[in-house]
Amino acid sequence: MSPRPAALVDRIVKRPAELSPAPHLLDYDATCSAFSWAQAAAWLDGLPGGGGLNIAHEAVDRHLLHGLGAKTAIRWLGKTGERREMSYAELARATNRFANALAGLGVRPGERVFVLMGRLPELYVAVLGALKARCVATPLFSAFGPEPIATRAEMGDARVLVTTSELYRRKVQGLRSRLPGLRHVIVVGDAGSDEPDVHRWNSLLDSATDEYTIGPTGAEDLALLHFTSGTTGRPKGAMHVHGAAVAHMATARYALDLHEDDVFWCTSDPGWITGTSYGIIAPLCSGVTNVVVEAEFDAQAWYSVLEHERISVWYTAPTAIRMMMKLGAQALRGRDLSALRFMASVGEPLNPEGVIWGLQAFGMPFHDNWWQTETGGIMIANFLALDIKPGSMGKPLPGITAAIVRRGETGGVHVIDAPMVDGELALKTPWPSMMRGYLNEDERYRKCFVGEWYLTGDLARRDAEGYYWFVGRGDDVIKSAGHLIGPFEVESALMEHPAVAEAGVIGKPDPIVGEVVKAFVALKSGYEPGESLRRELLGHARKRLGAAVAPKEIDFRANLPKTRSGKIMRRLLKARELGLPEGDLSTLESDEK
Ligand code: 6R9
Repeated sequence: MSPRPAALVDRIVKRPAELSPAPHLLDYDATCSAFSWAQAAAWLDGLPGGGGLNIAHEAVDRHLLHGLGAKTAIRWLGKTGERREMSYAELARATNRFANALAGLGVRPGERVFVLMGRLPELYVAVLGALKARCVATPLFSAFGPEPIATRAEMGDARVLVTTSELYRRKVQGLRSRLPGLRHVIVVGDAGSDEPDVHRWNSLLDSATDEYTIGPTGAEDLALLHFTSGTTGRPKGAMHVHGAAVAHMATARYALDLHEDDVFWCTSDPGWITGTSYGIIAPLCSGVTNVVVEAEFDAQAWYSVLEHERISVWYTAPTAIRMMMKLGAQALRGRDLSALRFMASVGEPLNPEGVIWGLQAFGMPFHDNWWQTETGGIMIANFLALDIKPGSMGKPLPGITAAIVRRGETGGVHVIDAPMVDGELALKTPWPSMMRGYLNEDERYRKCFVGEWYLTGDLARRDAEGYYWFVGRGDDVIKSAGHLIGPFEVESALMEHPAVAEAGVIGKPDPIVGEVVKAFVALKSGYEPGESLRRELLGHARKRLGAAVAPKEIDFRANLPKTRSGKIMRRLLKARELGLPEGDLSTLESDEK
């Protein structure tokens, strides 16, 4: 890590009047009091002839009506140096073809279209085309192993899966018997399969016409299903509606300050909500040029993208920022980054050092912002024109009321007005991109709300000036390199191995990726702990779960600490791993010792 910046200041003072172009949000308080969601809805067009609100129309087709057809919508930079520019008009035609292809396959509105692939142009066409067809789109992370893919496709009743021929062979083909509802697979590349329901992307799109009229779409119609992890049980399928685009548009303006001439780059993958809300919907609804980089993180390659693509607004994440910090600001020497004017970060706590390092390395701070899969869009942000207190997530978006609350004994919540008191972060309902449910789990969904409040599950505090500070998560879910990982999903995969009797999984703090996944395992009798079994278990988990989810470390234990009801006490495993106080042990039934 580079030395701690000498000037770790309490506040970075902004001079909004000197900024060019003028920020969309110049005066925070005035904007908040004048704001209404109805007014923000007017930034979108709606379907022609009063046909409702469809995200794909707002993100693509409407720009043709405003003379932006020839403008580059997506600039794609491939892994091996290829480049592809797709104008808004080309994107409109390609998504029309895909929507027609779905209709040709008999896929109906409301049915679910899963997309499993790396950041290829086809991913963007498939998601937007599915939205035109009024299907529900679900992008899945391509680094998931077969198990997370099967769980999600099963839960979500995937009707269509769009993937690459390679991913199909490696991860999906063997799962087909678990997915009886999956009627069509569309593969990019050489199909390499003679199964009648496996279609080639190229032939399917070539034989579809490029004219399509989006059918009537209600703002409350389901558009996206995004899975997120909880502490227990299977992942949660957060459901979002077409009307969410109002929040994407509002946050694009206020939190990311997108102007039409911007060249925008969101580094997140659409398999995670940031890569969908801000890697597809928000930038395209704003009519900017959206840069998509297929390759994974590499500091020099990223600097080269910033310089050569003349990125003006950049949305990235703390893990990447910390990796760049490790290399030091000298790695940026000689780069012309004169186009860059705004940098934002999301997904995990951004250390004050990271914010300040932005100033040293790029001449501007990183602006941290906070939100969740469930909130659909940015809720709390450091705005371009507002002073930054490094380490703070910033202030609520205009239109959003946040509070710090405590859950009462009798089921209500009590709002804490005093500054700098820890409590649960809550948001006043509703807002346009708020999830409309967890798929098939009404009870789990209802538990997120008390009265008019949505309870986020995150612990935070607010200071006297209204800035919010992240304190920690209220549950056992792990955030590793910005990706939410459910301990239960990892434990279940480990338990499938014949040697494993019990498994408990925690997030172990890590200076770069935030947390690494660490598993504690108790073996069945007849198995001996040792290096070769450890390696075998790591390999097993990696094969089942994929590299993004699998544990990086495994420790053996004779027993795991459990509550009276038999639940493994992850909190205690974590406290012991970190040498922290063990806390309240009144529910502890059996212990590892
Ligand atoms: C957008 C996204 C949500 C959880 C959230 C919180 C953590 C997100 C953060 C942050 C500290 C920030 N989180 N942004 N923690 N500071 N600026 O990441 O959605 O994958 O659902 O994760 O991530 O714990 O509750 P998701």
